[in-house]
Amino acid sequence: MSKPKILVARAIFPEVLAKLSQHFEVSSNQADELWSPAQLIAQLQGKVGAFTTGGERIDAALLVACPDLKICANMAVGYNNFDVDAMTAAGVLATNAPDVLTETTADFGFALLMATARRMAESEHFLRAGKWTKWGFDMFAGSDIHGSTLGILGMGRIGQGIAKRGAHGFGMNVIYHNRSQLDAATEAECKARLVSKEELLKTADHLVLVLPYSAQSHHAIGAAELALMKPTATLINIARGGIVDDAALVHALRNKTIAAAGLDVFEGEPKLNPDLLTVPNVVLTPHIASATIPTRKAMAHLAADNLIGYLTQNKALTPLNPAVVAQRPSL
Ligand code: 8YV
Repeated sequence: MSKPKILVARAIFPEVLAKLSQHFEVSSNQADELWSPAQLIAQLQGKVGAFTTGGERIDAALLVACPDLKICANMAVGYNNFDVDAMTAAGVLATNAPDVLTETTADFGFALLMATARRMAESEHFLRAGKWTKWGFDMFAGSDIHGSTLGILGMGRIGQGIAKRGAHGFGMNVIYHNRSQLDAATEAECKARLVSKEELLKTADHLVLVLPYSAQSHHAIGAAELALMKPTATLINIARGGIVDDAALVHALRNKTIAAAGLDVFEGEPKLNPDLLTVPNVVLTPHIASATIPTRKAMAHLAADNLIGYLTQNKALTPLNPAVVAQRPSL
């Protein structure tokens, strides 16, 4: 019997391709070309599964054009590249890759916070440019992490990881704003207190964004929100581009409405607002918060296991629209 056909839409670890090949006839994009939506549709013809990495848009138009598709497995916890409602309507299972990246991503959020507050990138550029000729009493003076107030917008698993690092490691006073309040035990573990969004903006010394992107969170931080923040505050975005209005942020950084920002994600990435490159008080990284080899392997294996589980046994590990699994006739 011939194996079901799947597509791996970006380059991935050879060991993951080998694992998938035990179950499927695999077409893979090991050349790592960036496909247009039309090219993705062409590549998906006759494929029952797709291994996606967060950049491939799966929407109603694609689903109509790819009638054989049964599952798209994202190698990312975020899934704003999926129109989950359209996938459910088309009977296509959506899966993401939660949990395996939580601690690695929280580590990075904290690293970016520290680099930003203590002006590490700016001072390193100064040094590399040969400008360091003498010590100065206020040279690259930043803001303290320890004992300060850490604000977290979006208190899911990664937000909780950052809260724990801040509260237990650095004695920070942790406040958060979220759609729903955490249970008392989790709040106690994170030493975190729920506040309104306005209080969060006004009182945080460091504000970390860890909320999912959606139409509702688009530009959750714009000019009005930045104006509420302390002029000494730092803003960290490890969530998704589009949650921050990058043009408004450039303006706020130039005018010292806030002190500094650390960004791992950008509107329209991998392109970014060119003005960001001209602002000294921002630390910029290319969407690498989950980038350690063990974690990226764990994410890739989880996506692969979702494909294998669903297409061979009708079982998915981390379904986003489990109703699709229930409706599918058993194999
Ligand atoms: C991914 C991420 O590296 O998991 C997510 O949501 O943002 C990152 O960990 C990125 O989406 C590409 O897979």
